[in-house]
Amino acid sequence: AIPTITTVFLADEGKREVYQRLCAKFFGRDFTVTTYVYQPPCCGAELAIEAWAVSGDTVRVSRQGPNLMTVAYNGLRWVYCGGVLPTTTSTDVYDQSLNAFGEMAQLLAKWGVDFENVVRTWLYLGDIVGDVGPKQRYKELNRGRTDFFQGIRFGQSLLMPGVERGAYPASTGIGMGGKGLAMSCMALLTRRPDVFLLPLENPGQTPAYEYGTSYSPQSPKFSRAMAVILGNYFTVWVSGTASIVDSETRYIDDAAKQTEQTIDNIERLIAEDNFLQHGVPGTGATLADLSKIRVYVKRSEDYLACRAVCERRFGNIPAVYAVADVCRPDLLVEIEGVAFAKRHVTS
Ligand code: 3EB
Repeated sequence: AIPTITTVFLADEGKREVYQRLCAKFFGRDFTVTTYVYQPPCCGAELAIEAWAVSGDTVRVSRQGPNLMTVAYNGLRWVYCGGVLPTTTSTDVYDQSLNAFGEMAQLLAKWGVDFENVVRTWLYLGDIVGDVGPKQRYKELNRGRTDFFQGIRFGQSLLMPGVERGAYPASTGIGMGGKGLAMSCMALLTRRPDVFLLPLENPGQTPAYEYGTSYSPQSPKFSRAMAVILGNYFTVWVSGTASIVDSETRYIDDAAKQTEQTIDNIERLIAEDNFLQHGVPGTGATLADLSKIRVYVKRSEDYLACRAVCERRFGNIPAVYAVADVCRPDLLVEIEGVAFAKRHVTS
């Protein structure tokens, strides 16, 4: 298998260079696109590595510099852009956010990829719940994203016919140590006629892009999940998901119950019933179809309780547990993942 993408979760931001050298040595000259995130692994380790790899005779992997990587097979081209930091000297989160999105767009554009092809984003913000009122850092991130996304028509020709609103990428918005901002994203290009994008919302949750202004004056522009229908198969990028019903946090101060609610939300989001409600029959995933997850835990003392629930519900799938602030002060857990499954109708 060829290693492609790594995300390194670090307990100590000061040691980034040390791990950078270690990773370069381990992965060799075909070094993966790496995003360093300052989120201590829950188990107490100095670092955790989430590593993706791909194999297959027809797969072509190419790397275009330290931040961009392309994986092509079966008429699909996945383009991953990672470890992107703002280049502006401004410490303003709005400026940094616009700038980092712009950096990703420029990197993609250099290789002929338009930002409208992005299906998944990851946004890591230091001190995400810091500051108060309309200038809260997460709200400023949302303002930057809203302005940057203005006029971008996500999905374009790949969108499932009938999708009319909110074709935003799936996303994770999460805290990390320090005061910085880091981003990554995944785009998909194909001319295959049997490939469609289906942005999914959760019937039990208000779409994030329709949250009331009390949460953020400019709403978070992301979809709960982005499904990619690939002929008789499909993959679902599940956004960071939390214990939110409608638009309210459920189970304040109870990490185990928040974890259950979060997993209930994911289960319902990817279920066949929900695909059907979105107009696509014969397509649905279960928790067992998730091939890897990340569990962000706000308070390290909740780790074991949270992990027990995850292991009972997800079974033994690859998982990274890291300590990170979730964007609302009362949210204790956020979980993201990616599922892959076979459809049971042919169309
Ligand atoms: C929520 O449901 C929880 O701002 O991109 C989850 C996933 C959350 C992504 C984002 C925020 C984001 O609102 C927070």
